[in-house]
Amino acid sequence: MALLPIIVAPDPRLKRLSLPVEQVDDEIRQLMDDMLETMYKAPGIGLAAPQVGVLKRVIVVDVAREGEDPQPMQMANPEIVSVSDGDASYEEGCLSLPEHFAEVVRPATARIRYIDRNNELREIDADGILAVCIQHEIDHLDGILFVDHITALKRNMILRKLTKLKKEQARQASKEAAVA
Ligand code: GNR
Ligand code: NI
Repeated sequence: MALLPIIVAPDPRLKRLSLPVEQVDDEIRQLMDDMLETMYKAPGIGLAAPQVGVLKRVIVVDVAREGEDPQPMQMANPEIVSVSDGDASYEEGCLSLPEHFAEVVRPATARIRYIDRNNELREIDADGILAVCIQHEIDHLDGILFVDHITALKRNMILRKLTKLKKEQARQASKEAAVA
């Protein structure tokens, strides 16, 4: 098991299209396990491989609440088979957009097809926070962040703040390097 560094926006690797997995083998299972460990540590309720720099269609999710038994899910090549007519709005966050939140509207329920860690094809019906999270993670595999679903004004405000934060961190890091 290993903790993987999470990429923070703006970063070109978060905008790329991830490639399908041919089959879930030991290497993909290792990636899935490392991603779950990284997600729990963050902590987060989902994580997509491109967020840790791997451009493969792999996501992990656990929407169990504190005190509930964990419900880890590991999916390769997740796809939306169908969605409900009704939409729902949820205040989303993202480990790649730390400390920023915005209401995002998506289909309220979705049928999801994916390959599990035993390389078996599965389908589930997701609603509530699970539907939100899986759609958010599949977006990552297509280079889409939740800020791409909100107004340009709000999106640019968040991205500008993150750019500024990165510049400050780079300045701080070079200052510390000069002292060492
Ligand atoms: O931890 C996360 N919380 C969250 C809250 C509302 C909607 C989506 C999410 S996913 C996010 C983790 C993450 O960035 N996954 O890509
Ligand atoms: Ni995210």
